[in-house]
Amino acid sequence: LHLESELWRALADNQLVLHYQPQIDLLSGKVVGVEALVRWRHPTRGLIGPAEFIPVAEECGLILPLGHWVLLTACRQARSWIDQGIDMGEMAVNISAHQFRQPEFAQSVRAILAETGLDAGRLELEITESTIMHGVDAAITTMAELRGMGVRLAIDDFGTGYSSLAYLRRFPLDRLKIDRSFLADIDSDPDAASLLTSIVLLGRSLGLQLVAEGVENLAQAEFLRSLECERVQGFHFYQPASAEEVVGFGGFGL
Ligand code: G
Ligand code: G
Ligand code: MN
Ligand code: NA
Repeated sequence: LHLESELWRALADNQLVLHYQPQIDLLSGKVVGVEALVRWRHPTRGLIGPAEFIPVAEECGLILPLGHWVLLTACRQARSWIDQGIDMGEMAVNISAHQFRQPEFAQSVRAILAETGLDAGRLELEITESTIMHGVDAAITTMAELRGMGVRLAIDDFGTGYSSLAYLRRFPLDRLKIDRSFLADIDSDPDAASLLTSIVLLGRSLGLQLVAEGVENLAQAEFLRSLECERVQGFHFYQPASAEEVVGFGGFGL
């Protein structure tokens, strides 16, 4: 495959970049976290999004070195911001299933934290429901090891995958990221609004923190505020942007 061989070169030639999308606290208006999102600066095709190349990387095994690069780069950036007196809150990093299931995954996270000098509590790993529902006991072992180090764990795209609520209680978790599909119709469809409300209550009753993704308008932000789901992420606030651009947005406490 053409894309596959190009992607191996992209990693070696520094063509991959991370963009960061701020998460906002609705009460203070401050940036309380950022999600790292990988992009490929292709020499001729311009900026390519992860939806196009992450699946390719998953298939050819490149996801392991790529995932390692993403984690290392995101932790370095988080540490660099702290060194500059810039508080962006938690650095959230997407972890693919294959990466998470490596027996040495928790150890590699520990090594990256040691190498970058980032506090474990500043790192939040985003994993999907399917990642942890496939091999529950192994997943819990890995999650417990990470959490024992102080690393935070979030379920990404929550509500779209297959996770039994009984299991949800057993997983050592810090946060649910409410998938953006649950926000789409809340201003026009009362059932959609009820469903979102139920998810927020579910998360809260399990003692989990929440972030709502894909907030695209003021009405959605106001509804989330009324539910006391304060942490939000979406185009209404910020697009994913380069590290330099994100600093330029301001909104972070110094
Ligand atoms: O940024 P964008 O909306 O195009 O991202 C599309 C998908 O790619 C999202 O589901 C996101 O979780 C995933 N993604 C973005 N960056 C990374 C990454 O560094 N690693 C993995 N595994 N997935 C990522
Ligand atoms: O699956 P994951 O949550 O990691 O995907 C994050 C992706 O969602 C990012 O790549 C980002 O580009 C996209 N995204 C972020 N905010 C919004 C938004 O408000 N609306 C839509 N449609 N996509 C968003
Ligand atoms: Mn994510
Ligand atoms: Na998501």
